[in-house]
Amino acid sequence: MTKEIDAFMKKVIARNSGEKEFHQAVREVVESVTPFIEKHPKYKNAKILERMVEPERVIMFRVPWLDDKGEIQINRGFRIQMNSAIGPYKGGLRFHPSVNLGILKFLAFEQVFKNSLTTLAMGGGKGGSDFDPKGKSDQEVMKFCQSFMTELFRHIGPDTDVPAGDIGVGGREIGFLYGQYKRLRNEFTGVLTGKSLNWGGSLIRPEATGYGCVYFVQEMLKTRKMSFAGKVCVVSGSGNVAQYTVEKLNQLGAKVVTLSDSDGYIYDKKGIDDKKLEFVMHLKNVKRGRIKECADEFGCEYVAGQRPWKVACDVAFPSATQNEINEADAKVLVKGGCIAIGEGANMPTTPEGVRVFQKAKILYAPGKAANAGGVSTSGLEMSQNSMRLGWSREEVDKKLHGIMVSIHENCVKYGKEQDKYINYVNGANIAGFVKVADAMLDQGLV
Ligand code: NDP
Ligand code: 2IT
Repeated sequence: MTKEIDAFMKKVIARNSGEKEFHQAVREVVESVTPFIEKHPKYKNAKILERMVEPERVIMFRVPWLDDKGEIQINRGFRIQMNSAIGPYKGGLRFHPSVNLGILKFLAFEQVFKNSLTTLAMGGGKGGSDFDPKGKSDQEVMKFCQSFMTELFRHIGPDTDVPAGDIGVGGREIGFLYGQYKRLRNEFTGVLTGKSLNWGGSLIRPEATGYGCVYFVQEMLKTRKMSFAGKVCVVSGSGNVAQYTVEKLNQLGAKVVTLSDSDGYIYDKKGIDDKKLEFVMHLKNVKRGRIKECADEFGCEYVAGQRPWKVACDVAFPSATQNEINEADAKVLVKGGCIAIGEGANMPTTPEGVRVFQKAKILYAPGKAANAGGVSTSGLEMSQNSMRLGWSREEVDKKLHGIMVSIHENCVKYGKEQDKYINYVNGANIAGFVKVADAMLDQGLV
């Protein structure tokens, strides 16, 4: 099988040169599904995988805007419309200086499989810009968002492509983007998700990725007759996903001892309880400050320039960014007694790190399964918008929980190995692949 995989990857690398994160995301899927495709020649003959690695459409555009000093700034905007076989393109927007075509293609590619797993009708897409919201005034962020949407609006719509948030894009940005879309189209529609409650948003959408990730790990723990009660958890990041991961873990009786940002991490032995979490939320979402400030407030340790993986834990939740756990980090985590990993972030573990986890036979949930609760609840927001109705908090949370349980079941179905070890990577990739592949077969040469 290695020969087929290498030959496939050689072509992907040649056609998409320099896009290393995209190569990484594709290789992982190709390694999982190639043995499956060999057993099911209908997919092979129709060249489904070859088609899936080619985006349906890539849009790149100039985003000019005026900063507070009156100086002209130019950023680059993107939208990758990867696959619409099972529904309109759906996926977040990332605003971060590191954003480039390869990173967004990896995210859009993973989104296709993730969205397929959710059981809802959503294709895959991703977009964003190399704009850095850090240190910008609200007015500058608004001007940037308005300029970004002035091009993007012609490519999206509630039945075409529905963007949402990701790194650097939260409630504030979605509001500015939505306002500009509405002015340009003169339409009040569900074209974005992650909207505020009083103009079309869904309850639980802010919480969904973190909550969903914890629900998924809860299912994994159940397979070994364990629960979260008393478990020590390490969380990276301190943004949307990290915050609600902590909230749910606290509700379930776990103890979270770390949070981080791109400057370093805090280690609080006593645990980041709800009161401390409230401080973190205000610091990050309103003051837009640095995690270091928590150290003084909580009287805990702060470690500059490092990630939290050296802290011994039962469960780790990487919830910041891609490739934040390498092989050495993975070894340290396993040695420290870690029994489960729930990836809140997208592709936070390098392929070498994943091999360490799987070799140690610990419970390892890849992002495309574990963090699918965010986009699932976006799907629920779209349903509510179409019906012009809003569900209660309990209703949405129940649906989210049900979706995470069903994603877990699907991973078990396709990922259980001969020795009963559940390979959640294979499970998620194959289960995600089948639904999209069958839809593509049904729809002819698309
Ligand atoms: P936020 O912007 O709210 O928070 C991002 C957090 O990660 C911040 O603490 C940020 O620190 C840190 N971070 C970002 N980039 C880096 C980096 N290069 N190195 C170290 N730390 C970094 O984003 P989200 O919480 O929404 O997203 C976090 C992850 O979860 C991403 O991988 C995203 O793709 C994924 N995800 C998000 C979903 C959602 O619904 N929001 C859904 C599914 C997955 P700093 O402030 O210093 O930049
Ligand atoms: O990576 C992701 O799944 C997201 N950033 C959420 C996408 C969405 O459309 O809610």
